[in-house]
This record gives sequence, C-alpha cells and structure tokens, in this order.
Amino acid sequence: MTDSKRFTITAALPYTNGPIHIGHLAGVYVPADIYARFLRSQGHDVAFICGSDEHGVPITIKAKNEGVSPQDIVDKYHAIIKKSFEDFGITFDNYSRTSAKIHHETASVFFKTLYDKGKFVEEVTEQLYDQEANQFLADRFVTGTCPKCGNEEAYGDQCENCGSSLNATDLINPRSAITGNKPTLKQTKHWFLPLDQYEGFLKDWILVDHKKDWKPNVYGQCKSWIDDGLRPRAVTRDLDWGIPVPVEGGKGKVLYVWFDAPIGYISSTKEWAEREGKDWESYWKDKDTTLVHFIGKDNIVFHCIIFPSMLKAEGSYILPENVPANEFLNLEGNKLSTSKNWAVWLPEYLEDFPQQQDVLRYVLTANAPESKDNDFTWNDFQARNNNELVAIFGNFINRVVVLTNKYYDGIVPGASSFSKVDEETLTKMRAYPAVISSAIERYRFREASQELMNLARLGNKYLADAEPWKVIKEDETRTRTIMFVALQIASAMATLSEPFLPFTSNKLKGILCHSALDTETVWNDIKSSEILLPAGHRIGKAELLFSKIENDAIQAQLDKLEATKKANETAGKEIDPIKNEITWDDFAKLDIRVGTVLEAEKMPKTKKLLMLKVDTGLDIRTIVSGIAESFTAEEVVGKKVTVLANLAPRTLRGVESEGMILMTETPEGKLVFVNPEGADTENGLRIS
Ligand code: B3M
Ligand code: ZN
Repeated sequence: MTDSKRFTITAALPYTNGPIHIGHLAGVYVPADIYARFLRSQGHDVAFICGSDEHGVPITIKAKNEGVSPQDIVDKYHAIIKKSFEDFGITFDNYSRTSAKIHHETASVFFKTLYDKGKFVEEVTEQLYDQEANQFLADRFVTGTCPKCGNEEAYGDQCENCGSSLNATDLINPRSAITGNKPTLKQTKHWFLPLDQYEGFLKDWILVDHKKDWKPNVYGQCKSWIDDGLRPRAVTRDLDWGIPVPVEGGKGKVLYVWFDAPIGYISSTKEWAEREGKDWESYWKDKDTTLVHFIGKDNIVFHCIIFPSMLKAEGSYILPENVPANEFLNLEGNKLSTSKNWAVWLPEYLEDFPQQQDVLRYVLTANAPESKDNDFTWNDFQARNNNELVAIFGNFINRVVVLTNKYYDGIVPGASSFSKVDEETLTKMRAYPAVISSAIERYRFREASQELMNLARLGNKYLADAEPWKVIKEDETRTRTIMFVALQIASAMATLSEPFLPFTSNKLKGILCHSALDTETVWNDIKSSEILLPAGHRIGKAELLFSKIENDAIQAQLDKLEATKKANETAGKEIDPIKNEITWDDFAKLDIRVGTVLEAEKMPKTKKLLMLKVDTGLDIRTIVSGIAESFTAEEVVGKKVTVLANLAPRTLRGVESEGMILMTETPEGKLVFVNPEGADTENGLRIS
C-alpha cells in the first residue's frame, strides 16, 4: 500500500435508467466500499466519490417509451439508487448527479480548457442518420454487428460483449433503435479527442508502469486496444439531452456521455469539498493522492484509455494508481439483464430479506467475479448464510456472549496463566489484521472475506476444543482464562469485520459494549499484544447476528425467476407468420366436427402420444394425439373436442389414426384444446 497522504476512491456512476441490482453491488460498489472502509480504519484521509450518471441515450429512450421527460426519469431513479446505496451501507462521502449545476459547470470548463489548448480535432464527418426520425443515431440509438467480435447487438459507441469502444459508423448492418430503419449518412461537425496521439503516453503509463500492479483482466484489455491502434473519438453528439457543447458551433450538440460522466467524479468531489470545507484539488491534483477507480469490465476502456487521456491533455490532474475492474456476475446461469428483468433488484431483496444486507454483501464478496465472470445462485446464498455466517461466525459469538453472561454476569473475567493453545490461538488472532489488510490492498476481497471467516473458525475451534462448559465443573480459574481468550477473538472479529459486514460489526460492537472502552479498538491493537476486552469490562446480552434461511425462502426466489423466464418467453415469442393464402374451395374441403373423447390411454414407449376413442357423431373412431405431455388420459375422457374428421388416416406406432384433434400451444409450450363454446354442442355438429 502506497503511504499516500490521501485517497480518492471513485465508483462507477450508475445510469439512472433503472434500479440497481446484485451485479452492480458485486462488480463495483461492495468492493469499493470495503476498500474505502478499510482505508479509513487505517487512519487514511479518504474521499469516496460517486453519483448518478444522468445523461446518455438509454435515459432518453426510456423517457420516450414512458412518455415523460428525461429529467423525470433521472429524478426517479437517482432517488431510488441513492437510497439503495444507503440501505446497503455503501459509505460514499458524496453521491452527486451529473444533471447538477456544479457538474455542468465543471464539465463545460473541462471541455473548454481542452478546446482552448487545441487538444481537439474539429471535423465534419458523415454520421448515421435516421431520415424518418429526423435525427442522428449515436450510441444506443443504433445497434449493429460489432466489427471486432461479431456481437449483433453492439451499440454505436460500445460493444458490451467484447468491451470495444466503437464509432457508430464501424457497425456492420446498423439499425436505428428508434424506427428499425437502415440509417443513412449525413454530414455533421464534431470534436474528436485524438487518442492516437496518446498512444505513447498510454504505452508507457499502462504497459510499462502498471504491468505488474493492474489486474490481468484490466491490463489485458488495455493492451489489446493499444496494440490494435487507437483512433480519434468524437466527444460530442447531436443530441438534446446532456451538457451543451460550450463553444462556437456547438448549438444542438451535447458532450458525449462518456466524456462528461468521468468528470462527474471531479464535480462530485468539488461538491463534497465545498460542503466539508476541504480543498478539492488536493484530491485530484496532488501527487501525494492515490486515485483508484472501481468499475465493471465494460467500463475499462473509458477509465484506462479515454479519461486518463483527457486528464493528461488537461495537464493538471493526477492519474489513477489502479483500476481494479471486476468481471460480470451472472444469475442462476444467465446474464443479469435489466431489460429482461433478470436480476435481483436491491429494493426487492430488502423486502424479502429485511435487515439482511450483510448476508448479501458477504455472499457477493465471497463469490465476487474478481478475475472471471461468476454465477450467483440462491442455493449458494443460503449455504453461505447457514453454513458460514450462522454456523461459524454467529455461533461462536453467541456462545461466547451467552457463557460470559451465564458464568460471569457479563463481566469479562481475568485470565491467569495462558496454556500453549491459548498462546498459539492469540498469536494466530494477531496475525489476521495483516493477512486481511494484505488481501484488501491487492484488491482481493474474496480472499480477504474468507480470512475473516477463518478468524471466526479459529474462535469456534478454540471454544469447541477448550469446552469451558465442562471445564467449569472442575477448574474455575482455567475457565476464566478460556473465556478471556474467546472474548479477545470476539472483539477482533467486531473490528476486522467492519469493512465487510458493517451492520453486523456495529451490532457486535454494541453487544461487546466497545463504546464503553477507553479507546476504540483499531486494527493495530489486534496486531500488538494489546488486551482488546480488559477484565472487568461489562458486555451486553446475547443477540443473534444471523438467522437461518429456510428452503421456502429460497424456493420463493427461484419461483420468481421462473416466472420472469416464462414472461420473457412469452414476450419474446414471435407470432407465427401467416401461411400462404387459400381459396374458399380449399377451406370447403375441410370437414370439422364436434366430438367427445370416450376413452383414452397412454401409448406404450412414447412420451407424447395418447390413443383416444372419439365419438364424432358420424362414428366412434380411434385418433392418436400428441398431447400426453400436457394431459393425462384421465383428464381428457369426456372432453368435448374439435375434430378434423376427413383427414386421411395415418398409422402411428402401429395404430391407425383417423382424423385430428385441433389444439393450440401456449408460449410456455402447453397444449390447449380448441373447443366450440356452449356445453350443449352435439357430437357431429359441423364447424365451418
Ligand atoms: N454509467 C455505468 C455503466 O456503463 C456508467 C459508468 C460511468 S462512470 C463515469 O454501466
Ligand atoms: Zn464486440
């Protein structure tokens, strides 16, 4: 860890076009919060900065779809997202928004500075245009095939599949997201950031200086872009929602959202500094400040290539020391998707699992997609809660607190001579601050969270082996020493768990009455031979830290996802295209009658076939029907059915089938009888 005077930690600004879900927490915000909390616990000066990303095409598309203004959309979701972060204990020092005046000013000044320094290339180029919608197609207003990876749903500015940053005119087979039309080309002026001119700087800064300390997934993406050759990128757009271009010729144009959004980190810092009476520039321009960006992998190019080039061009800013981007989290084997509602939304999680933010924080950290995409499953969520948080962490604390109250009325007993096991256990406990710190400093939060759980395992094992509930019958003195050691471990857990399990840590500090101690326990106290809970200190009563999650709670979540899947299948289901036209004579050939199923039986060795005896009013005949996966034989006996009576007989599995029962199939694949209305329809009545 650099011995920085201060840290500026940023977390990607979430788009305000919907609530946030577990993927956002796992990918960006929980690791960023762990890091910021840890740095504060070490006494560092930290500015943990974020805010809503309120410009960009997705917001205008959503506003258009809902018939409201973009400001209405951003106001709604800015509040929802801000509350979610508060609910989950994400401790931003400031959470701003890019529609704020301070951001418009900051971004405009930033653009103007680069403009006045001649850092942009002004160029009239042909851009994609939708004649019918009468507008240019930028970013998500256009989709097409990515020229790099073939993803057919790439956007005009970025391919989410391979992370490439694109110019809209790069897309193969572009289609307007507004009308679906094939775009035309139309001339328009934009200002380009000539990234090619920063190749040398980026090669040195990333490929040399940060070869060793940036995560391989981040370094690898940057290397492939730089090796592919960087091209000028337009940093303005022909749009009306965003920050107006503040120079001559900028009318009707706004700053590209990915030009303005990273500057949002700076404006949010300014807003915070003004409120707190601090100097914002020390957090962005002082060489003693360490800047770290927490993002998802789809934002790497913007945070490692484009924004640093902007900062370099402006000339007075520091550059990020690290950009520990995470990969993606999937949900039950499928990609998280806002549009498909395939997500666990944070507000809904809290409705279903009230007060259990730490369970989700822990599971998302323990399974974080730090080096590769990872899968969130509700079964794993239940297992980690029940087998680790309840059975190890919570169980140890509960036993220590219950026994201390039972044996000593809640007073920490004095220890006499430590046994070898006592000494070894305390030595192992004192090693955990360094072990956990080292993992956090290397952005290995999964590893760090498991080391915290190992500390709980140490306590659990120590108590299970020492068996104070037995020793107390013969040796009062020994029992006091055992409980003294166990209480020291409980106190260490209260302190070291804070970055990962803030709500639990707070509750545990309350149970142990940490506030009644002369000084707050800090990580260094645990390392040294400091006594964390001195003899005579009174702790509080036992309270459960975690509760078992039962199967029905998990099944309810799985059922919810199943319903979402079915809804998507229905929504996504194309209506079968109409068949070729037929003549009246063609139709007149069909003889369709009302019938009744008299008997039914499953045909042997088949999954789909039922053999039916049907009274058609003309006769009683055998009809073989492929409905066995939707109906049992019992279910169909006595049913009125619609029969195509003059269909040529066919032999199916050795049985001659005369005619066809008319059915339809629901989007979920269930067959349904197509039956004439009215219960008194006689067999044999003709349907025409
Ligand atoms: N709004 C988040 C995303 O791409 C994007 C991050 C901006 S950070 C400056 O999902
Ligand atoms: Zn691609």
